[in-house]
Amino acid sequence: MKSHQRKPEILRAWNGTKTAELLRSPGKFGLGQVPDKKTPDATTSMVCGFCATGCGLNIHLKEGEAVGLTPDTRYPVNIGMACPKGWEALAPLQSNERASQPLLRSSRDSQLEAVDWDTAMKAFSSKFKAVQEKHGKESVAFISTGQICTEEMAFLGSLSKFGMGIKHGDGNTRQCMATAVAAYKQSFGFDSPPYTYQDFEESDTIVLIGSNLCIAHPIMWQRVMRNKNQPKIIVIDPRKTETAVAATHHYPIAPKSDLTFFYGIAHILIANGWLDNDFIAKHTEQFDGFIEHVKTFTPEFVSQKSGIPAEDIYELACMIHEGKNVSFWWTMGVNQGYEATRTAQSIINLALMTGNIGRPGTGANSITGQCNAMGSRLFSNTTNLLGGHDFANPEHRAKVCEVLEIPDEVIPDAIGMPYNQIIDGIESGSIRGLWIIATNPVHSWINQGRLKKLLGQLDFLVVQDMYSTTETAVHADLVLPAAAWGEKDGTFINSERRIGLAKKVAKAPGQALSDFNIFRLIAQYWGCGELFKKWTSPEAVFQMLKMLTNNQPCDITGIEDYQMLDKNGGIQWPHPAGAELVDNQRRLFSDNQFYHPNGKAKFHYEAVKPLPEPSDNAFPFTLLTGRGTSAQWHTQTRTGKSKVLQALYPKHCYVEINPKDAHELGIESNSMVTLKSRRASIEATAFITPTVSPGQVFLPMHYSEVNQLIQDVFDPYSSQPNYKHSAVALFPAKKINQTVKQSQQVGHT
Ligand SMILES: Nc1nc2c(c(=O)[nH]1)N[C@H]1C(S)=C(S)[C@@H](COP(=O)(O)OP(=O)(O)OC[C@H]3O[C@@H](n4cnc5c(=O)[nH]c(N)nc54)[C@H](O)[C@@H]3O)O[C@H]1N2
Ligand SMILES: Nc1nc2c(c(=O)[nH]1)N[C@H]1C(S)=C(S)[C@@H](COP(=O)(O)OP(=O)(O)OC[C@H]3O[C@@H](n4cnc5c(=O)[nH]c(N)nc54)[C@H](O)[C@@H]3O)O[C@H]1N2
Ligand code: SF4
Ligand SMILES: [Mo]
Repeated sequence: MKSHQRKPEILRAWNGTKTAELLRSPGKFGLGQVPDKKTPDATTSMVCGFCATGCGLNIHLKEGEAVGLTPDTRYPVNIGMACPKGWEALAPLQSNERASQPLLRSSRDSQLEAVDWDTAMKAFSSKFKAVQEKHGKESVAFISTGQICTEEMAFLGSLSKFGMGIKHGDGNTRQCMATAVAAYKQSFGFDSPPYTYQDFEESDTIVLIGSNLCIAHPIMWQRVMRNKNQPKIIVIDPRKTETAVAATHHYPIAPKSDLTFFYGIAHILIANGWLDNDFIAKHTEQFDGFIEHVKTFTPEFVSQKSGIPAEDIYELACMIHEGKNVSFWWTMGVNQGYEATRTAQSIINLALMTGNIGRPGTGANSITGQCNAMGSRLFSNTTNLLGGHDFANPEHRAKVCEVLEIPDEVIPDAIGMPYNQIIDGIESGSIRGLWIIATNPVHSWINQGRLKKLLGQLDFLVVQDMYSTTETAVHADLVLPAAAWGEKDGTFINSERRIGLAKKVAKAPGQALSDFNIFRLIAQYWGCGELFKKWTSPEAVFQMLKMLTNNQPCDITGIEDYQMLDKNGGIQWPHPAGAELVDNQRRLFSDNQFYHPNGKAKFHYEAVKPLPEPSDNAFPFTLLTGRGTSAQWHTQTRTGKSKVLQALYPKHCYVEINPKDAHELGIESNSMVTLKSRRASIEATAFITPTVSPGQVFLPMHYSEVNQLIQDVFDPYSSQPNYKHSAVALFPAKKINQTVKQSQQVGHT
């Protein structure tokens, strides 16, 4: 059928149902360079450097260098499975686009030229210091990542804030996990995703909200497939995603109607007395206010707002009530919203009121994105003081000073500005120097056109990346060449709080250095090397970070060293000194004790707000964005380098359009269309498919033009961007070209 054009076979191969086949015979799909069994000199195991699932990979070595990899069959996370990115994890290292030398632009109009590290470091220090002298210390900021090792994040956060006088630094985790962090902190008293992956296997009712597990976390989906309870798998997503197709129930709610929808579910649970009253009374507070709050969210009202029939809403509430072990999982469909924190909490509230937390197969579970977003949340020194501490708390500052052996006055007593305010600061002139580490904002940040313009206003821009060709690196005044995953040692923390090891199994190209060693060099050239004399190696830093977690919810003082992590297949926090590693997994709150001083969890709720940019006559479509295929990673700097992965996804930007809309607009499959928002217009290939509802279109985030369209609106509590809702217009490309030409002609006459 023409109007129901299908994705190429190879693309569809990564939908949930075909995943198992692929895992059984990866060779058939050309994945991985499985080494000749006779040649490997040795094999070592380490965690994958793409997503937060944190799979274990066996790296096969010849003379100490990686020659191939296979998924680790003993690692408790993936038990012998990997997705295409994992199989191809070594490929991105071999590319002639790698940054192999520092590059410096001597003046605004000149080209980037290769220089040695001494010149690069002198430029870094002298330029940033000059900016600070002229405009104040706070005029230099950094933007970092969830994709370098924990020890490196801690080094960056400490070097910049304790050594260089930088106050404002934030991570790309702001684009991703900030909402979950804010929601957990307010509800539980600490940023604490409570689950272990075993919960996917033990639930009888799995509720996935704004989460396309089959594409974004395919190995977690495999854990769902191992569930022997014939679970109800419920997907709440405006699109009929690969995960929705594989689920038992799909609720295609109107985009961003989640908050209303979940208040509506709570209303039904309360009206029917389907509550765990004992749990609510003993372990929570503010429930009475919540009862009042959801009174007006009747099934009829909620149906009207969410587009889901009232009887289906009731059916979902029934399933939640009847399930013995109900688990709620959410990802970016929730976190990336203008009222995201309250939405995440409306999910947490459902788990609390039904007592679905702390037991196997339950939980209010935010799924993490990047390999070390969880490391960033605790140790990047951006939103918390190292180890989940509070910058404003003098006792916390004193503890950090003691462990790091640094003077008290170097620690700021307040957190810095979030990402969006740093960008606003460039516009207002308060931020004049910017250091970007392991993130590619010129592609990934919201309302991209504005950001591009603003970067040009900086006095000095440094980009530290493994490639010199990223959309962001080409704007830099100085590029610092970084070693990548596989070329350095350190730890990552995965979505279930498991600390795993990354290892050096390949040489970095040319003069590229690990981020860790770049930070060491900077400390020396900046003149604050003395403060960091204990920061000699990633493992030395791990030992200090470990001591910092003493008595924190994330206490890992029981982890002796890297070897212990290696031997045990990673270890989840908490693991305090003296604790035993029983079957090496644990979930939080099995004792019903939350992290607020009174040990109780809190119900949070608020009035629902109107859409910031509803569709209208001029922009009648709602634009959704997200992950396209399992073979594409974000801005594609890494996955775009693998020939095998390239074969698994469309090269050019495509837009998913419902057949009815395509028909009405005269758009044919595979033709070019123009998408226009209030900010920009872009072209994409039409992919006509009923997976999106009429009135909605979907663009995968992996194509650099996408974020030009999106309105820069943020959640007030988490400052996370509202990536998943903007109003756009859609035209067949020919038509708009004609219209433009006509209007130009009119203009000329
Ligand atoms: N292959 C691959 N895997 C990845 C990544 C990658 O780039 N490629 N990135 C990793 C990272 S960093 C992250 S954060 C995760 C993201 O993982 P996911 O969040 O699962 O991925 P997305 O596709 O961004 O968004 C999930 C779904 O949210 C839906 N959605 C949009 N608006 C709404 C809404 O208003 N309500 C609801 N309920 N749903 C909505 C979208 O239709 C989409 O299907 O993936 C990780 N895994
Ligand atoms: N429209 C839309 N936009 C989105 C999203 C969406 O759903 N929709 N999702 C958002 C989310 S959840 C995320 S997480 C962001 C991701 O956005 P980005 O962080 O910008 O995406 P990446 O492509 O992962 O960028 C990582 C960069 O680090 C470099 N790199 C990799 N490893 C290393 C290393 O070890 N050291 C150094 N120094 N550099 C390294 C890579 O080459 C790359 O340039 O995008 C966000 N943008
Ligand atoms: S699922 Fe994530 S961690 Fe596992 S192999 Fe794929 S990208 Fe790597
Ligand atoms: Mo993310």
